[in-house]
Amino acid sequence: MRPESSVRTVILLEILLPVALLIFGVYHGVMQVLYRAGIIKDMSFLGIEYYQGLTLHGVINAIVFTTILIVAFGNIMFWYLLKKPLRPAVQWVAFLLMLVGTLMAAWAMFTGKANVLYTFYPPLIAHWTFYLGAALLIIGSIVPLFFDWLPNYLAWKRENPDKKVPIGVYGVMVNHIMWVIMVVPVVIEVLFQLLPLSMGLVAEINPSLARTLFWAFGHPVVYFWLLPAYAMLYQILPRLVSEKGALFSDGAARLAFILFLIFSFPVGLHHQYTEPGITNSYKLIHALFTFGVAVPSFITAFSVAASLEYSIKAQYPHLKDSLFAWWTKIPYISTQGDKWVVSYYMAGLFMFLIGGITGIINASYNLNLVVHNTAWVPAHFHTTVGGLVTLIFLGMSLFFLGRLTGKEIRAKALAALAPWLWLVGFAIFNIAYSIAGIEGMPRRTNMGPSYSNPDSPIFAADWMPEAIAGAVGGTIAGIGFVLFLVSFVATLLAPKTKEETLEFPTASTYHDERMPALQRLTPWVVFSSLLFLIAYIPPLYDVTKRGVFFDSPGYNDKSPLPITKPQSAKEEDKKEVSKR
Ligand code: HAS
Repeated sequence: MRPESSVRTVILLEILLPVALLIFGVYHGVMQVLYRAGIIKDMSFLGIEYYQGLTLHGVINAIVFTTILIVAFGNIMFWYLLKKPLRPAVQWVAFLLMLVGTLMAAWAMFTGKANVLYTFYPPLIAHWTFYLGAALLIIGSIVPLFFDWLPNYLAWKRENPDKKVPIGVYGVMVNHIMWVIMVVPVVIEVLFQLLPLSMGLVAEINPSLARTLFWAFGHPVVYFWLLPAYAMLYQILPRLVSEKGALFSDGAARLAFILFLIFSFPVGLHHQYTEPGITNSYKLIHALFTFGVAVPSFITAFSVAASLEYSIKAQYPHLKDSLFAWWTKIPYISTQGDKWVVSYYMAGLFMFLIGGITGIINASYNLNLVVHNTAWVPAHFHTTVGGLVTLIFLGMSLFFLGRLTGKEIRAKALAALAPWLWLVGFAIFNIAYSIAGIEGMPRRTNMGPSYSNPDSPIFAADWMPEAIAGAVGGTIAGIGFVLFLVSFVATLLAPKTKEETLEFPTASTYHDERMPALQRLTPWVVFSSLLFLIAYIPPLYDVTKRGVFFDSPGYNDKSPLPITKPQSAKEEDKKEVSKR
């Protein structure tokens, strides 16, 4: 089956653009570890200021790279699995909106007008083009859902009333519906708080309200990144590892997606445990739901392991009774056919085991007080979004680049090695930054001129071994990315050898449970939206009443220490003096 050429071009651009941007994203990641280890001791490097680079790193990697590729993978899943054409006009509109949005935000970031990091907490304020750019990126990414995927999904259901949509389509559909729900709070924050402040229409806004609205979006968004990776784990991986590859349980996979739909929303306050404006009871409720949202990942861990075991044993019957010997038959690193891409899945899964454990530690209310805002947190998310998600996205970008252009994958050995270097690099980074985090090393801090500088009065010699190990790990991961890039560019420039296609290996199903309750999405969408409202209305009310604070210590981006005392503290000091 051959995709329509205009649609093929859009999908190809949706792969090329984020991978090209990721070069800047990864570069600024490597700069981060160099600053933090004191190898760069300045406020800026090559004309890019520290927080400008950190903003580029976070926004490109976590927001732009993920969002555009999620649309590309969604298009591919819908096109190939439902065998229904996509509408070129819809696809072009979506892509152009995402492109214009990305360019606007990129202009603001590259010119230093948006050094606000990917969480854009006020009082940090960016040029209005940054917010509008982000909004256009989001709108563009939603267009295919309403005008292509949903109509095709409904048409397919009408034509196949007794069949279930393939698991890949089911996952993509649930994920994009979640996306539409989760962007509501951040759109409110941008439209009613940040844009008016940035344009000078209002003089002040409530920062606690802004942060609460941000995190109502900011945690669900991590599952928006994760679910496409899960959809590919279920739909594609088993067939990649074995000719007889099958998903162990279709019902368990669908249940996992529905549990994400329910539990992804009422959890955002676990990013705000330390904030004074919100009552503890709601923080506790969000903590409990956070343990709930780990359950579908546990289900996935068991489903994927069972699928791997079943698929390998189906191909090697002599291993049928083995407990662990079948592990040796997984093509962890292979250049045979499409098997090179298995490296990305397996390295990602191993990293996510650590990401999951550290996530549960983060969620644990009082343990969070030890790790919050420390180097522990970047250690956690470089094994989740920077681990499983990035690796599967990179692997599948290269995989589909070959398919879409009709070219053989070049430098396959480098492509297969790249994720393992990424894993080794981030294992070192993760161990170092986790230990440093427990010792109190802060995140989001230019340690180059301060804590990692022996000439500084606040030099922290105790953190240096971990900071240097972090730099070694980050650099190794960066080299892994370069290997991937060599293969990607060589493939792009290679001559065409076969017909362009969008076909990919799809796993059959071993246990195909019916589970009718999971076939209709509408009741689950309604239920999850209500739960979102119930979990958020009281805390939002709280922050409008109690979250307003009028004085905070002075802020200076040249030092990690507060430069002035808040007004209230100064008044306390005066009282002390007058008492004496
Ligand atoms: Fe997180 C902070 C809690 C998952 C991303 N997280 C972050 C931040 C990011 C992020 C970016 O509760 C920083 C935000 C910022 O800038 O401030 N996170 C969790 C929990 C989970 C979790 C409970 N996070 C993710 C995922 C992310 C992500 C997924 C991106 C994609 N996270 C937190 C908390 C914070 C936080 C607090 C705030 C910290 C603070 O104080 O600031 C869970 O969903 C994790 C569940 C995962 C599992 C693992 C399942 C394992 C699998 C692999 C199986 C392996 C196999 C291989 C099968 C239970 C699926 C077998 C091999 C064979 C050979 C057989």
